Amino acid sequence: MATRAVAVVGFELVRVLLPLRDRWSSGAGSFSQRDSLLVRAVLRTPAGEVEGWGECPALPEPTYTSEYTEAATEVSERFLLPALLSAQVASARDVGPALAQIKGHEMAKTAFEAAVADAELRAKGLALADYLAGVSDLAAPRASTVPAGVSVGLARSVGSLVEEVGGYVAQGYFSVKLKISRQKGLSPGACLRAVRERWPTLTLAADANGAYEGLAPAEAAAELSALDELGLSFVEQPLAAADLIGHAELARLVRTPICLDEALGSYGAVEAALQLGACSVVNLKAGRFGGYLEAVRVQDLCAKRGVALRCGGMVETGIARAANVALASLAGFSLPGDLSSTGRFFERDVAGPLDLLPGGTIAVPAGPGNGVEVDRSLVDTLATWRRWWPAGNSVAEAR
Ligand code: OSB
Ligand code: MG
Repeated sequence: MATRAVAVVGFELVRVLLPLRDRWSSGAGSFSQRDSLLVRAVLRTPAGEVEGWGECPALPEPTYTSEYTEAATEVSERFLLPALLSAQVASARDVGPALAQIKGHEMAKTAFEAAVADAELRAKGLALADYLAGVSDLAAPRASTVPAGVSVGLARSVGSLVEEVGGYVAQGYFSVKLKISRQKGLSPGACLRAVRERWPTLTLAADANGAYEGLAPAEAAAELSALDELGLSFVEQPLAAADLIGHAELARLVRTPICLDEALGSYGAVEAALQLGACSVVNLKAGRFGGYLEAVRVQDLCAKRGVALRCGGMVETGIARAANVALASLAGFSLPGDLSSTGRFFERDVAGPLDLLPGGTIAVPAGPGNGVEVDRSLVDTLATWRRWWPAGNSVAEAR
């Protein structure tokens, strides 16, 4: 057998359960512990064995998209790992092609691509942000810091919402996205107006997670145009995920820019949305597109079409958040994303640090790979399940 310069030694799947500081509630699910699937890739290189980490951003329940942690674990074991091991994947750019015959499950695929990229780039001494910038078509250089932003879950009262936002403003955040709902008694208008009145210059946006689904575009527009005067950067995903035509009609009826999130699950869907005029802002999450390399292509497309672009988040650990910050450093990103400091969701994170700098920014990790260090002993403490998959052996065994 020919020996390759770089070969995969194996992959470890690790499920971790991280307690959240506060329960996270939105129209896309509610949970007080983050059940996350991590992937550890081990590569053999001329410089020795290196490992890299990736994270599957799927939520514990299929309340945002159809993916969820347990299903991601299952598809990884039954289909993704055998495909990756039989293709002898040892480079991030080989992961997507090796998994192309398995449909969907983009968030699970993203974890493997990110883990292989992290290991590969650590071996090469290359920062993920520089690697992604090299993959992008854009000539403009990447940023060394990115504007931070905080996504605030559904509040119990207008008073508690203003208090929570005040805490983030005091920490230095200047960009806030409020989750809105039409169900919980608190009207979107009352929440957004209270925050806008208290902080007239805050960069403010709303994320509906499909709360206006079921309304005709004209009916949704009648409610949403009441927000036009608030100077919001955008309202994210007001209608159903698949309803591109409805969003296009709505976009013509309201002044607030429409941003799409759940609606955009492939490069082709982004092209269709832009062609239809369904959005003027794109919320990009690598996990919806099967990996960071595909996300770079979407970024290139948005930049070429002059569409405002932001990087989304999914209450991930520092492993995915660091990769998101690297992605958001590319020149196509024009708006603050869901990029908050390591301490925002968790008392103790499994990887970091990503700190909020004066001016409300986060430094793009400059070290090799994703540039953050994984706290192995914390992973061990928080692990609820783990399995090692060695290369050259189709049967999983403990290591
Ligand atoms: O709709 O953008 C969303 C979290 C989980 C799932 C979906 C979404 C979100 C957020 C949180 O808005 C953003 C963050 O992680 O900071
Ligand atoms: Mg969203």
